[in-house]
Amino acid sequence: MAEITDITNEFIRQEIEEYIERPEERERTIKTFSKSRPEMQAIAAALIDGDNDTVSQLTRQALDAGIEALEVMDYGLIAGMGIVGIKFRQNFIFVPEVLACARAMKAGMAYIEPILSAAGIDPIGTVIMGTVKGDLHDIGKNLCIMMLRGAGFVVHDLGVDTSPDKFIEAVEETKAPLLGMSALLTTTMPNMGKTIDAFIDADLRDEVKIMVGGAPVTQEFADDMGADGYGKDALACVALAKSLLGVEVKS
Ligand code: B12
Repeated sequence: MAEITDITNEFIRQEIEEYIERPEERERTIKTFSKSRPEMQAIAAALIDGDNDTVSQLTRQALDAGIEALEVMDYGLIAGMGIVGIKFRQNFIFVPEVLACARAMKAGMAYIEPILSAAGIDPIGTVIMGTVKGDLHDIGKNLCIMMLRGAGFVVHDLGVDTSPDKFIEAVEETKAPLLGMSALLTTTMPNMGKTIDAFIDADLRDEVKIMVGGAPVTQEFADDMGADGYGKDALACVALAKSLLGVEVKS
């Protein structure tokens, strides 16, 4: 089992000691950071600190040094945001601090995006993506979009707080065969189901496959509301998009 002493970055060790109380979250966090490079830990630490200049600089340096964009995303940016999420939930930090961390995450993503989106392959399908009505969380959705574009999809991003009408309009306008919805709040998750119902009411449900995701969403919830698929992260989102559109998945 990984030990906290396996983590080289002192700031990360202190954050775990001080703020992560639940044993399973502690174990998971220690496991992630114990196998990550010092450069990734430094990015995560700067993100937790809400220091967007440092995140920006370290992300660029890591990519220049040849570290894979996916590694920087998973072990630097997303791993750091994991600790932020736990501190926020436990009321150790509040919205202004989380906003600073989100800004830092975006500063890093600005370097990752062109790499993940620049696969230069022929478009394999069009996808509409948006965060549902009432929900302003867009980091996860944006990561999915980056990965989808990197895999060759054309993505229309409807942004956040997207009403069922806006989703319907976009599908009608673009004739996209696939729609992805993101929700991060238990209070906004039902708006995914409402959007699906709106497609049924508009007689358009058969025209479009619908996939859903976001931290509180589960396969069971997706099945209950009649979605065609659920993905737990950005990689799963791409695999799901391919399978829903019948694109051959190369192993
Ligand atoms: C950053 C953040 C914010 C930022 C958002 C900034 C931004 N531009 O997105 C700000 C500060 C604005 C914010 C505000 C609020 N937040 Co907030 N926030 C978070 C936090 C810390 C991180 C979310 C995140 O970005 N995660 C990182 C990304 C990479 O993960 P992800 O979003 O899950 O996405 C991945 C997968 O889910 C999947 N995925 C996502 N979408 C899709 C879509 C498809 C189709 C597929 C296939 C996959 C997929 O792939 C992604 C990449 O791997 C979470 C904590 C958490 N643990 O989630 C709380 C959290 C979501 N927030 C929470 C709350 C309560 C709020 C507020 C209500 C706080 C307040 N009192 O005002 C407001 C609500 C504002 C609103 N109306 O939306 C709660 C929700 C609790 C609940 N049960 O509903 C959480 C869980 C924190 C907590 N208390 O534990 N928040």
